[in-house]
Amino acid sequence: MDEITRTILIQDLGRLKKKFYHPDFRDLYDDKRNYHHVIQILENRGVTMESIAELVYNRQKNYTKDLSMTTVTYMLYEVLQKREVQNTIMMGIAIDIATEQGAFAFDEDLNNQLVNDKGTFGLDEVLAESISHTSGSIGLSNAYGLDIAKQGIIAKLNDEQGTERNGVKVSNTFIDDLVAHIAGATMARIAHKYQTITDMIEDLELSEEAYDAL
Ligand SMILES: [Ca+2]
Repeated sequence: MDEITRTILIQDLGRLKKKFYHPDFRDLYDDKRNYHHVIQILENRGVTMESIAELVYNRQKNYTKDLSMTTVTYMLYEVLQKREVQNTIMMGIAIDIATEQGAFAFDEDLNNQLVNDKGTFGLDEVLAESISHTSGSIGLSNAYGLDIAKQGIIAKLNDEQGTERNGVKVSNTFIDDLVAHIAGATMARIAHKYQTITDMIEDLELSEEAYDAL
């Protein structure tokens, strides 16, 4: 590797590292209305950013050395920047709310599947898949791992299904899959970015001290 290429790669690595650990990630995207909107509608349904970050952290910490909740949260906010992710979240949550309001009662068979989150329905999973597709196939397998494990916020959403909240029967048919795929996509981004950094260090044959000094 010639000296100019090496210098450019070191600069890239420094930039990537600064972005990766930026402490004020929440302020970076203030002008993106949809981004704040989807965070709000998730929180209105009892899904906080912290609850998704915890889900990611608890699984990904086994694979990524020195993973912190800050890094996880930063990656989660990156996933939520994507327009197709935002649209999928809005659509899925709208169907859950419409189900609760009885909008599908005109079709008993369809309504029955929506109200009970029937495993054979499948469209909740298909819709949510478009979220993990934004992060490649690792995102997809992570999401299905989370869906099967049913831990943390996903377990809570499952337990709430069919219970009464403010006089209506809760429908979390779509949101449980949305959460699994948002978390899956976040895990994939962490895996990819850590790999990028590790690969660059290896390519440049940088020592750990040289990397820390960037
Ligand atoms: Ca579901």
